[in-house]
Amino acid sequence: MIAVLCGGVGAARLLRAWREFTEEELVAIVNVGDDTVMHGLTICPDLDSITYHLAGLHNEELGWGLREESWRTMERLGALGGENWFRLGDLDLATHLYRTQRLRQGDTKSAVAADLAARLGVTITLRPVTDDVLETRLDTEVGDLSFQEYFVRHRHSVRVERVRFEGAATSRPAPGVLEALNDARRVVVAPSNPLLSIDPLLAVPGVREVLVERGDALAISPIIGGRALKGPADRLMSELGLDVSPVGVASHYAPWLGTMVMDHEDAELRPAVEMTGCQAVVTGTHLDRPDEIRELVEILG
Ligand code: FO1
Repeated sequence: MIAVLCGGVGAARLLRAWREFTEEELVAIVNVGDDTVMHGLTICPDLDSITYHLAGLHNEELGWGLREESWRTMERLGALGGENWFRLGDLDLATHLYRTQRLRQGDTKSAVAADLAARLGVTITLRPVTDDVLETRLDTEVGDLSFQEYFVRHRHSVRVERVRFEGAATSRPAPGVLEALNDARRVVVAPSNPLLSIDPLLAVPGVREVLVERGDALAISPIIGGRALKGPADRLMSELGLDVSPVGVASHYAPWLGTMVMDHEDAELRPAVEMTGCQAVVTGTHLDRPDEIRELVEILG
């Protein structure tokens, strides 16, 4: 079994490609720091992005949500003067209604995520890192923001001074999370945002400890040629004093990282990456290029 620490889209692309090349059990341990409550509905963007991707239902243009989406409910909400900056598509709403109702009945996020995945034919095990409340919040130049206020409302364009994971210290890993990390033949860190997607996973007591003890986790750099594959990782790393390169990612992960997988474009940084204390492997890491995915999956396997 292979355990994969996951954010949203980058992880989803990796898992989807991987599924095509292996029958081995894959367990995705997914960030919940982006989760939010809107209009009384519990939204889990990373879990849903991965589920939709693996089910082949994702919206490629938007990078989130469902394909063939419509927005009539949000238009109507806007016409009523309601809050609609965080857009919930007509089809996507069904997921949030389903989840919210189940949570109200006393079910856990884990149980709901597993049932949604099964219902959509997903064959990878998806586990939220915790069933407890863990909320990513950012101290920014415009004040304290929730993750979605930062990401969507301010289009991740305000300066960030600090990232916090509220509730993390008292959260418990969801059932099966530590077991998967302990028992996995390999632990892989998806090319997700280190500060916003992977750090919240590590903030759940027990997760970092297992990784430190193993010392063999393999991470794929989300930074290629000084730029993030997607989203604000590059800008945020620079604002928070990290080198915007696989070296910065490796030094951030240094206490527990075994191997950093980095792109050909950054090949000359290999010695600097190894100076942080891990091994480095140079290969193609563009997840939208089938030949590169094949090679990457072989390395991961
Ligand atoms: N991203 C946006 O840029 N704008 C939105 O209005 C928006 C709504 C939304 C609704 C449900 C959902 O699951 C995700 C949604 N996202 C939206 C994406 C989300 O903010 C980000 O993809 C992640 O949280 C970052 O990984």
